Amino acid sequence: MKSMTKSPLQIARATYEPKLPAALKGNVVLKEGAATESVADQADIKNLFPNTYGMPLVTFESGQAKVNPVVGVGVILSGGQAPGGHNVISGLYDGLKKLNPDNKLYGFLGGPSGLVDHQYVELTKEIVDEYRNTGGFDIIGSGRTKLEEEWQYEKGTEICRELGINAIVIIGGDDSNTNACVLAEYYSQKNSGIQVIGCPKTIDGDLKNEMIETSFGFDTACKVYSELIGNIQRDANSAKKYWHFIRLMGRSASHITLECALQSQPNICIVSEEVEAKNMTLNNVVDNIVKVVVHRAKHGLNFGTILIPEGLIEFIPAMKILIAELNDLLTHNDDFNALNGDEEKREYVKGMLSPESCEIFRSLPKGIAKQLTLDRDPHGNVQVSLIETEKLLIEMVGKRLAQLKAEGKYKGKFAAINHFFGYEGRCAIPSNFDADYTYSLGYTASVLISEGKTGYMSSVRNLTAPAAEWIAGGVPITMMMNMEKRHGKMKPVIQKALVLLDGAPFKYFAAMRENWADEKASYIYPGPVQYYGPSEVCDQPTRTLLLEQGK
Ligand code: FBP
Repeated sequence: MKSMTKSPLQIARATYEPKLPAALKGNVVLKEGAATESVADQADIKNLFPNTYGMPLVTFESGQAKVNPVVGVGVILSGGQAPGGHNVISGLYDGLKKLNPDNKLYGFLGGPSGLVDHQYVELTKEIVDEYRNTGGFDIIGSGRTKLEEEWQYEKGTEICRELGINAIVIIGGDDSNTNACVLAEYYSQKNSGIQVIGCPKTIDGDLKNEMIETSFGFDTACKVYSELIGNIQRDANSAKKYWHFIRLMGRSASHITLECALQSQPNICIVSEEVEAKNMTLNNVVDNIVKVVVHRAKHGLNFGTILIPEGLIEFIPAMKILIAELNDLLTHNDDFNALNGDEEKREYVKGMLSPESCEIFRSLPKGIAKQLTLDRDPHGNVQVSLIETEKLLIEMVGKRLAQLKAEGKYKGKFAAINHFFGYEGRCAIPSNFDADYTYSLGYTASVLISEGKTGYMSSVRNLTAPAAEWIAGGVPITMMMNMEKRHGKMKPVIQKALVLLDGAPFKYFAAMRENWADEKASYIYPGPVQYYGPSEVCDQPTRTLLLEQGK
């Protein structure tokens, strides 16, 4: 047998032609809409972004051909991987070449630091073709460096001048697009002639609003996790011996967990936003799980599935206060960093916390307490992907069940297995939805550049309709901003979109969850992402998007 360098699916996907909105297929004309305001803190945001605040929404429609001057563009992949990043780049490349075949596209390597350190590659047809419709960010790599200092912006100007770059496209989540917005304002203020355009990326699904219906990557990642959850449920239903505690990525919001629940119908799904709204403690969360375990055990069912959002710990009100105190305490704290050994660090932290937070810190298993004090990411966030909440819950549920057994109130058997799904889905081959959506976002970015826009995020809407009917355009990034505390200081940042408890996806879940929890259950086994076949099998958007749009 001949040795293989690519799978048959990889070879087939290389020739897939992503669908574009009809308006982008020919020549394009820009339509300006209403002026915009930031979602909150208008006076502060206007003050901080005098050059890019209040710009109008824009959409693209079919128009007359025109002559487009040659431009150079630099692209940056920022933050965590999300399926479809390579197609944003191929859409951007194709759009630029269509506008003017002499246009050039450069990729900055390893995330925003590539711009500052002048690490780049020119993206040629050969390179771009190699990565079309593939998962991953390996075409140029990614990183989480925060662009916030003037010297970094100036290093950016230097390399843009050297390479003849007129525009930078930043493909990232809320933090990275906050970077994009700050950079756009700086370059406008300096009249440097460098435009900055953002693209909404994150599997977490929390970069969305009226104009950005979803971030790319959410669709594919949730489909991959849902397949795995479905497979586990079929195993649980066959072996009938384990409770599976499954933690799912999503640093803050519970969109991924909720979407996976809608796709697979587990026995229990925790939604962090509900835990916070109901002011629940960790013990309340545990009691809710125990209730279902005991109920199913009464019917002889000592197995089941529980979905846990990665961000849960930060949404338990008392834990949130503890984490906020730790963030303030540990940011740039040389005394803490100089300490050797876990015990010394633990004692130091205990001595500095408020009495209430200290009490909670002490009550946590040592391993979890330590995880809360580990390094923050460059944006000041606790790295929740390192906190093993699923193991904490297994331990606490196990203890509670043992007590109930001793009291004669529980006669079942409790054996649990923990899982964490995150990296399994972040670089999957993009679903048709993500392949088409990302290509359209990249293509739209090229048109925003040719129209001279800066401080805009590429926007493609009407996503539950066929791709031909999608609406392409741009949204001023300042429109999405508000003021939040980061590293102990108030900063302008893009507001995260959390799960809305009065939104259609959560309401549907809340209406169904009792049926999913009881002895009858109703697991769904979604199966793997399909790239070819009937449209209802391979082109469906997420359940979240369908419910949000009343479909
Ligand atoms: P982005 O918001 O940058 O897209 O990253 C999302 C995410 O995948 C989270 O779900 C997760 O908590 C985090 O990245 C993990 O970070 P890392 O990539 O550093 O492991």
